[in-house]
Amino acid sequence: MAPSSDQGSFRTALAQAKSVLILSGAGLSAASGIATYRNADNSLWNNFDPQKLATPEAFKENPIGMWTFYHRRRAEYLLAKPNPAHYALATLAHAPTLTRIAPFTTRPVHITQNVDALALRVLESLPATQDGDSEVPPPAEAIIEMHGDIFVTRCTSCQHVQRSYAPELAAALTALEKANSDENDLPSVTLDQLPKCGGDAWAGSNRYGRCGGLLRPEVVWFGEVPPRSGEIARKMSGCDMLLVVGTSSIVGDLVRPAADYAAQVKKNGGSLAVFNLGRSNGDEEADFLFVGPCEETLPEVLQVQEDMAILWPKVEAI
Ligand code: BV8
Ligand code: ZN
Repeated sequence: MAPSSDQGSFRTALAQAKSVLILSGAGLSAASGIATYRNADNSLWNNFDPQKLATPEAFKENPIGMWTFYHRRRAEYLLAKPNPAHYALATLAHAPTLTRIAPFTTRPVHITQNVDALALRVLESLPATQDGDSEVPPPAEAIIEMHGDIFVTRCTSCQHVQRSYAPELAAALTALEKANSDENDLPSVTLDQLPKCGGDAWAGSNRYGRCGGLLRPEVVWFGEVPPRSGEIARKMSGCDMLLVVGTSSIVGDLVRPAADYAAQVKKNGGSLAVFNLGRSNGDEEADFLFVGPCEETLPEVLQVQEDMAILWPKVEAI
C-alpha cells in the first residue's frame, strides 16, 4: 500500500506508539548549510571515494591528508547553526511536549548518522524538566551519534577521548585552513604538527591524556564497527514507530548498518514515517511519507512550532 501523507493519521499513530525512535542523516543538517554526502551537487562524496578516504587504512597511510580533510569540515561545522528540524526533533526530548503528542512512548532516542554535533548541541540547550516526580535523564542521553562526532578526538596511543569545540586543534592545521585552497602552494604540515595528545604545548609527558600521541577524529570510518550498534539494534527490535529523517540509507544497498534499521522495524510490524526532500529508494515501504525539506515538514507535521518558540525564544524565527 502506498505511503500516506495524511498528517492527522500520522499524529494519531504517533499518539498511540509505545517505542518511538528517530534515525537521521545528512538531510537533517542540509538547511544548516552542511553538504550532504551524495545527493546534491556540492555533496561530499562527489569528488572522492569514501571507501578510500574515510577508512582507518587511509589514516595510517596519509594522516596529514586525512587531518586536512577533517579539519576543514570541522571548521565549517563549527560555524553551522542548528535549523528548525534539529529543534523540532529536540522537542521530543522535552517531557511536556512528549506527553502531549506521544503520551505512551518510552523516551524517544535520536540515532543520527551525522557527525556535526548539531542535534546534540540543541538537546544540551533544553531546560532540564521534571517528569512528574522523576528527574528526566539529561537530554544528551536522548541521542546516539552512531557514526561518531567530528568534535571528538581519540588518542591513537593512550586512547584518551576528548570533546572540544576549540577552533584550533593544532596551529599548523589552522594555517593550512587559512591558506588558499589550490593544493600546490599549501604550507607543508609535518606529522608532529598534527593534533597531538596534550596539544601543541606537549612537552614530553607520557601521562594518559597528554602522552603526545597522534589524535584521530572520533568518527566511524568504513570498515569500523559503529560503537553502539548492538545497543541500537536492541532498541530497533522494540521500536514500533521509526521516524526516518533526511537519509538516503533506507534500504540495505547504502551505508550499513544504518540502512538495515528501517527494514528491521518494518519486519517487526512497526511503522515507518519518512521525512525526505524527495523520494528515496525504499520509501514505498513507509507507512507515512512527508516529501519536502524536513526543516519545514517536521515542525508542521509534529505540530511543535509553539513548543520550539517557547523553548528557544532567542533563536531567530525558528
Ligand atoms: C560496519 C562518518 C560492520 C565519517 C560515515 C560492501 C563492501 C564494503 C563494505 C560494505 C559493503 N556493504 C556494507 C559495507 C560496510 C560499510 C558500508 O556500508 N559500505 C557501503 C558504502 C557499501 N559500512 C561500514 O563499514 C560501517 N561499519 O559495517 O561495521 C558491523 C556493523 C554492525 C555490526 C557489526 C559489524 C561503518 C560505516 C560508517 C561510515 N562513516 N560517516 C565521515 O562522515 O567522514 S558514513 C556517512 O555516509 C554518514 O554518516 C551516513 O551514514 C552516510 C551518508 O548517508 P546520508 O546521511 O543518508 O546522506 P546522503 O547524502 O546519502 O543522503 C541525504 C538524504 O537527505 C537524501 O535522501 C536527500 O534527499 C535528503 N535531504 C537533503 N536535503 C534534505 C533532505 N531531506 C529532508 N530535508 C532536507 N532539507
Ligand atoms: Zn595519549
